[in-house]
Amino acid sequence: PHILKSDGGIKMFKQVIVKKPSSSYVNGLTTSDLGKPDYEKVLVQHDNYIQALKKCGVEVEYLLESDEFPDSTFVEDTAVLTPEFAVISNPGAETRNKEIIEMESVIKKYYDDIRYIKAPGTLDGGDVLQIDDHFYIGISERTNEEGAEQLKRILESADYKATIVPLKEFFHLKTGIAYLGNNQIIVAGEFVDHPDFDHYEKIIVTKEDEYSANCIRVNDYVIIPKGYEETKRKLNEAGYQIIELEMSEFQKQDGGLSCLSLRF
Ligand code: CIR
Repeated sequence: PHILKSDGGIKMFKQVIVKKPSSSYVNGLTTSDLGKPDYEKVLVQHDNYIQALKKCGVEVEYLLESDEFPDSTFVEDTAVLTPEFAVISNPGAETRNKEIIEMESVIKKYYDDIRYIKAPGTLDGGDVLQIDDHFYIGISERTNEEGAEQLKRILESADYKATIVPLKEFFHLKTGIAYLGNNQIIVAGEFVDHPDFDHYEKIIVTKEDEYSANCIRVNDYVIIPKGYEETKRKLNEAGYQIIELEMSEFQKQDGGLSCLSLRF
């Protein structure tokens, strides 16, 4: 009932919020051993990301960098946006938590109805996946049970469905799953055989290509990271129009395509 769908069987996005990476980005949080990001390349890859979103037909709100928040380009973690209301998250990483202060003031321009995840609940937006009227909420290193329960209650009070999914291996829920539209998902690792996602049609990503499960469907396109030929082939065969983006400098900081924008 909530969702305006395009012919592609997916919610249409009109607006995105992105945030320029600061030079402090290279000192942000990461568990990867891929080396330090090259800041010049970070900026180029971020610009290309914005161009790709524009090609998908969305308006882009571009926030300037914040030196004091190295990970703040990963705006997705600060909020969960529905057509009716916004939920400001309570990011689970100490160094990131106050990223929500700026984001709240930005989101107020677009939403009158704003809800909040409150301590002791923590929640990162990267742990929240919307599939039509159903939200999946991961419990991770960043999102705790209390945070997940708070979001579930908020969503259910607005007649959405919500399912909590404790993660075994992935960093965030959306690290390993994305919604493509028309009841179809793309999955990797622990989500391939996960009972909660059994009733969707699946595109399965190989272990080597795991990083490419974090892709984004934006209006008529699916944006995927460059260099994952097998995933690209499968999406092509399924009939999607693809945009490929080099993501190396974001992968180094455990970030992916979904993390870099709030889409609504
Ligand atoms: C962090 O550790 O918080 C950042 N370096 C990466 C956040 C990626 N966000 C996401 O997966 N939603």
